[in-house]
Amino acid sequence: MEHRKNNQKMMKILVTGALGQLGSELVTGLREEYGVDSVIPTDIRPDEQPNFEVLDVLDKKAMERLIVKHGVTQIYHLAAMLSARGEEMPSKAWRLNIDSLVSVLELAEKHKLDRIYWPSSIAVFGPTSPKENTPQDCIMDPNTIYGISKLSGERLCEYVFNKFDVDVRSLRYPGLIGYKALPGGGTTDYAVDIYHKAKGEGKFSCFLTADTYLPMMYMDDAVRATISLMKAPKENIKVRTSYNISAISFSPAEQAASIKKMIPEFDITYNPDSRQQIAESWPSSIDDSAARRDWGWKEEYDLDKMTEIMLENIETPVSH
Ligand code: AKB
Repeated sequence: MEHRKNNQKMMKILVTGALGQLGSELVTGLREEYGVDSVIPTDIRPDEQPNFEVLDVLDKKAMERLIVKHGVTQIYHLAAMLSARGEEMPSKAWRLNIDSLVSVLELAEKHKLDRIYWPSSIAVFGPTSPKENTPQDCIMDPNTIYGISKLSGERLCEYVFNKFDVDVRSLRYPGLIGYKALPGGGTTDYAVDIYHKAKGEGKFSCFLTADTYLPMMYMDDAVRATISLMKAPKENIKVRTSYNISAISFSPAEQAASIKKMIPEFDITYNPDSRQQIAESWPSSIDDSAARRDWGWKEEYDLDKMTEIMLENIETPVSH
């Protein structure tokens, strides 16, 4: 017990991509859980927050220097290029998503780090994967560079766990929705943008069709899921690629209907672009029974509850 207490005291968590949509909220969650001094947020852009370090995740030597400097015991490696932007620059997306993961895993082995967290995505599924209630294990044929990098990364994580006992854990996130930071470069970004436009302008032009169902999750659920997975005893983690995880699935039309309950005059139009094809290759709902069974996952937010929180907390742009 005393030993565990001491170990916990020494926990140092390095977070990459800490200024991103997920990173900024996960850093807050980790600080609440383990204390401000246990968390070392890093990003390629500078920031003023405590313990912050600038880090380009493609610079392995710089990453190693930070591990040594701070006595890092865990890494949450969030820096990545998402699906839509990845299609604009596939080589860069592959390098960023895969080379940085390889560095993190090699350094984890070399410095005997306790645990690594690495996010995967519903993008690992593809056009011939089952669409409804997509199982943990099934045909996976992603056709975006982002999805291909995430599927390869999953295999790599399982490999280093089996071969080198690197305790790396992962979740296949659906679209994540929160009001504190904007997403960037994803196919599910519309589901955040819609709230900002509803509140700011009362109307929204959606880049997906009205009936495109996608799995989504409110940010507080995503942060709680991530921290619970990382706190679970090692022997409970049976899936060493990445866990399916789900909360809510809805279409843009259903989300608009939920917004109209609070803003009756809200108006949505549909102008699908290239992201429609990406969305159509992904599941519309996810079977996450393995996560529920192995480490007790359960979501707390449904669509209407999320809509209320989003619309209450998004700040309307100041008019000039
Ligand atoms: C994206 O849309 O690319 C991401 C994801 C589902 O991984 N939000």
